[in-house]
Amino acid sequence: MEGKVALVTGLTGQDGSYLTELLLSKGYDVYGLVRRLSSPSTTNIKHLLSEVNFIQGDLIDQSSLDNAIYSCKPDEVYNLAAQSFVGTSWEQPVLTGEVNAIGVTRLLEAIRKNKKDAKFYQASSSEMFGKVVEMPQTEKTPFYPRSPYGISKVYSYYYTVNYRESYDMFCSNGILFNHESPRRGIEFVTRKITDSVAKISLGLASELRLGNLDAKRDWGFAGDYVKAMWMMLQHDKPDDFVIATGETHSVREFVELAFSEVGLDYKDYVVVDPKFFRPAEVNILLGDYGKAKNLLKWEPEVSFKELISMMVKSDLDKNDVR
Ligand code: NAP
Ligand code: F7E
Repeated sequence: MEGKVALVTGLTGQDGSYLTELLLSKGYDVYGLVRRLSSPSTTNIKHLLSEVNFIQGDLIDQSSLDNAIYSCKPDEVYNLAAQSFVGTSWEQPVLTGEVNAIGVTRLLEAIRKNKKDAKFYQASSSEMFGKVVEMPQTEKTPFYPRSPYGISKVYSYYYTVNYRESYDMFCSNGILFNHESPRRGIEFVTRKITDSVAKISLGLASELRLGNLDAKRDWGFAGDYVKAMWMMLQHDKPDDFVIATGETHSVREFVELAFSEVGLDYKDYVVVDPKFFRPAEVNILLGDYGKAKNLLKWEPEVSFKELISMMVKSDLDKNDVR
């Protein structure tokens, strides 16, 4: 692996931080595209700051993407940057499209013009399946997105396929189902739950307000899923892969197990609040990762229960200021 150059967009996010750790451990020279913020968001990558080369840029700005590709001449580009919160995509549908959809076109154009042989990974999502038309979902399942976020990801999925077919570029889609970790953003349901469980257990909060407890997701561990991203770009040809655990659980099950980690009953603390229901819900997702298992030899390692336990423990540590 010595000497390879990778450009990671979305490096400050959950997946970006785990992927960067993986690439550094494999000897890559890692460049991170980061956007200018009034207060830099370095919580997830503070342990990596001295090991990464930062390039300022934004998926909304074509010139910064051209410059990023031209200046670091990457062997591999991992596009993880996105407006990634489904709920916000109804509040900011135009921004969501600009970043998640057109942003990918901009990045692909920057690669095509400046480093056409770079391998490209696109962070596609199980949200593309939305109102699912079959169970479980595979690479062949038709899409039926249910949010501006899901729609933006369908657009970028097909752009990635199209650059592969039009220009013979190495472009792969990872169709990743929900994956979580202690570094998950606080507004996503899993981290919202584990953070509240920790606060309630430490006497710092008294209730947890949630939306639809019956929604079901196929939840895995982000650390396992970034390995699949890397494996896709080491495969002998570009392709599209579902990455999932093959298990589905409801939000209610997640809540129940998280509270039981600290010996509490969720029914005493959880309040259902209509504010957190979505205009159109994705009721159930369940992925079949058989193709990744066969061709990439990838399999998830962390179980649902282990994931919850890991997140609750981490939030207990973060919230315990004694
Ligand atoms: P995340 O934690 O929300 O990270 C998103 C990253 O995108 C952050 O680094 C953010 O930077 C960056 N970003 C946002 N807007 C940008 C812009 N206009 N230009 C440049 N960078 C921008 O998301 P994640 O959970 O790691 O997910 C990574 C990718 O996988 C995303 O594309 C997401 O949509 C997709 N995905 C996630 C899951 C999942 O379950 N986690 C499943 C399927 C697909 P700041 O720090 O500056 O905000
Ligand atoms: O919601 C329900 C909510 O926001 C999961 C992103 O990484 O995965 C993620 O999208 C479920 C939904 O994730 C609350 O209605 C109930 O059914 O954690 P979430 P998501 O929408 O599945 C996909 C694969 C991505 O690609 C996305 O980038 O939980 N739910 N009560 C709630 N959700 C939230 N956020 N907050 C609640 O209070």
